Amino acid sequence: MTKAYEMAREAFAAWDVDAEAALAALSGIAISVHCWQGDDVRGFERLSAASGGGIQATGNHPGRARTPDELRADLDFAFSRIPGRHRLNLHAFYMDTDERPDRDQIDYHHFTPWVDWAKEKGLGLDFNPTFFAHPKADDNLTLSHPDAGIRDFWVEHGRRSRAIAARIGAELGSACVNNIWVPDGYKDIPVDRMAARERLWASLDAMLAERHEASHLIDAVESKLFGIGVEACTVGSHEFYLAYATKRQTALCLDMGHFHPTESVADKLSSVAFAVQDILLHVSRPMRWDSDHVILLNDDVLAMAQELVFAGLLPRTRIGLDYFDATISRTAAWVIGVRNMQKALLRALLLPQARLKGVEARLDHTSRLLLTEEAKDLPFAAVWAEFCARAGVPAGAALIDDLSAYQASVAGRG
Ligand code: RNT
Ligand code: ZN
Repeated sequence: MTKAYEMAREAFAAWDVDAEAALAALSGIAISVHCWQGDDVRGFERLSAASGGGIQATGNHPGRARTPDELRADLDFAFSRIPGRHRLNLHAFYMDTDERPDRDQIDYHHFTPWVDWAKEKGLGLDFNPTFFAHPKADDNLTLSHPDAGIRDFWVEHGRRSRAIAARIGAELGSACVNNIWVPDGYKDIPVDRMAARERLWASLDAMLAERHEASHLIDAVESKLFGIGVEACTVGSHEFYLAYATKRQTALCLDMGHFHPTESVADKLSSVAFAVQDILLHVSRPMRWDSDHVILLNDDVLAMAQELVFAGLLPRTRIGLDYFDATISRTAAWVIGVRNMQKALLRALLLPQARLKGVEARLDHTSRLLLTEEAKDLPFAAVWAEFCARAGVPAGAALIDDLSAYQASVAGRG
């Protein structure tokens, strides 16, 4: 234990905050790390280079993972620089097989190398059906497509994804979240939104009809405001999925990039918590649009973490990250983003919650403002450094050489 941490512990104790308890709580929070940061959302099907569906990784930094083995090597490195035990969030088109099955033919055995690796490393796994980057998604319509044949194709993909996710959850002894995001929408103003939403609703029902063990699988649905190419209408809007998740009791996924830029996504947690049991977050940083920049330790992320802690929502929220930057080291992007999420959670856990709630309940808004502002000077950094030291991972300037050396080792990839 360093002198700095001992002093920090005392400083927090003077605010009636137990730093040891905060460290213990933080070590119990797994972050679901998105595999798609490692290869610019390309996947391993060799179908097409572009992701489609209105999502796009921009940049041409050397070192993109081109194979499952390279992606796992990069993840091994990233996880070794992130304190704690976490999860990997896998998309269906990251299958690891020579068989080249189409999306409606995927099966658990196409993913066993990932499961074996997760077991070996003590990681959890989450899953996503992939409704983009495929010829049958070229119209930006999948589960809501007017053609029943195309809808059936995607329903089958979704069903199989759920079965794979459930099997993964069973194998790893930890419920696997299967998150459904579809790009469906219209570039220009549609005249029959209702029909499109009826088709999406019915497809989701067909996809979700099969029952799986709740301890193996958590179904989630993710809304969006708009995407490139679907500016006028997204079929799976926030209201649509809030209604769907409420009625069918799936988890609701809130992506921080999927709302109007001035909306607070943190503010939504304590409202949707009344409608759904489980919440999934895609923590992201939209810059002017859903640009998926690497998350910072900024006000939005701090507010999100504080809401999770203060509203008591951590036990029923899965925290996933969703961003992709191809202009910087892809492994560094993971390390920076996950650590920022953890730092935000640690700060929230170190706040004098009882005292703050007490003054607010007494309508003492002056003290609330004073306390929140003075608390910003507390020595959070020393507690974070202690967390890293106990986990045996570097912190601060020591990270720079370390991350650069890894980037140099992968820069020669073609
Ligand atoms: C797209 C959604 C979705 C994807 C991933 C790859 O806008 O945010 O979550 O980013 O499924
Ligand atoms: Zn997302």
